Amino acid sequence: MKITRATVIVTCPGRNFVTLKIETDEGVYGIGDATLNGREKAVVAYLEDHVIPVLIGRDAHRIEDIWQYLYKGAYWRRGPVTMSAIAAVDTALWDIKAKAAGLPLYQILGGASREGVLVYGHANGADIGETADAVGRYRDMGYRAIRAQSGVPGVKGAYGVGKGGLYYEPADSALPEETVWSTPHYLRHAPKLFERLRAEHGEEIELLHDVHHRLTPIEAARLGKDLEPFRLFWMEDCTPAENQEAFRLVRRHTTTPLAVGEIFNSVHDCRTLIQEQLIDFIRTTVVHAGGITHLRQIAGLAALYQVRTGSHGATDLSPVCMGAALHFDLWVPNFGIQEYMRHTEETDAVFPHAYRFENGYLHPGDTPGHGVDIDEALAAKYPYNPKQLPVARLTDGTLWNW
Ligand code: CS2
Ligand code: MG
Repeated sequence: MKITRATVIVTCPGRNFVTLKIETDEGVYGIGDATLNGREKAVVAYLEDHVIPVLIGRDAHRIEDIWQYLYKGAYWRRGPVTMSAIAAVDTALWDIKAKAAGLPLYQILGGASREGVLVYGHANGADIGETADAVGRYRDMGYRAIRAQSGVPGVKGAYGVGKGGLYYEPADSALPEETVWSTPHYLRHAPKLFERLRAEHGEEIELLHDVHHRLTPIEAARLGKDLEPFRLFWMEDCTPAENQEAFRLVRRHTTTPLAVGEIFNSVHDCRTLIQEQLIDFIRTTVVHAGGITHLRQIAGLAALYQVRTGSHGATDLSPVCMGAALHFDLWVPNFGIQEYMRHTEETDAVFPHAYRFENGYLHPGDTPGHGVDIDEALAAKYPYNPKQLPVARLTDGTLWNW
């Protein structure tokens, strides 16, 4: 089955998405997500100028060989732009292979290991009371696991607090918005949030929290300790992880489970974290970590050390990524949880999909392939709209980690 054509589709049904469509001489086509939030055009150029020309004429069934060709053949390895481009090709090829076999992708990967994929939703509010109410609304919708974030007194634009409604969208201005961060205020506030949530919502519901890289290792250790009584499912990105050894210090001090990896793009980014069992959940996902092919390698390493998966699933990961991730999640033996931030109706209309939510679980559906398509005519009605993620500064103006 020969690849005859590949095209990049950029659309903005409420937010920007980049999608790669690969067509074959047998009429079967596949699609893959290539969205890199705030840096979309870099991946578009990488695909159009450097990847598509070398794909034409190749056998679409040779997924591994094409992956190795794009990874080793570029000479310049790894990095979010390269790995997102490779991921888009890889996802589209797995879609094609499963469609050609007439099977849902999870069957090709090894079949279902569970009945459904446990997901967590995002509850947030301007203060603790609003967040507690939002957790209640998520429970009413059937969620069994909920991430909770709240505004912090004395902090302008704390991470994770939406500007209203169900959809939290951090990339919302053409030039980066400047937010202010205060660690002392946050460290006093966060334990109070979870104390209230446990008091109001009980022990059964799983609670998660994203620190979004704001703390130093010793501060992260302190927060982890302070949160222990409230039994979190995980504390995410408590400190930046380029220096994987930094997690040794956090780990020595707290039993709060740790999750890391949404910005990683290769197994090498998390090798120490996994092999030294410094984390409990690895959050790499299909689009930013080289597709199904590479994610499988990361999960395989993690399985040896009882580290479970907890893939990133914010709205900047398109329904195409979500669909592929859910097939992966249904199969992967060391599955933990899947993040699920709902897309808007406009986005769902552009990307018709087979996955469905029921009682706190998502199921990828049984449509052949990964079960997500793109309505190209509708996509064309939403032109690209440049948006970037915010930056954070300390109260004295020092640039910090957003
Ligand atoms: C986040 C994201 O979902 C998460 O855990 O950290 O909201 C993240 O900020 C965005 O995906 C950035 O593009
Ligand atoms: Mg996160």
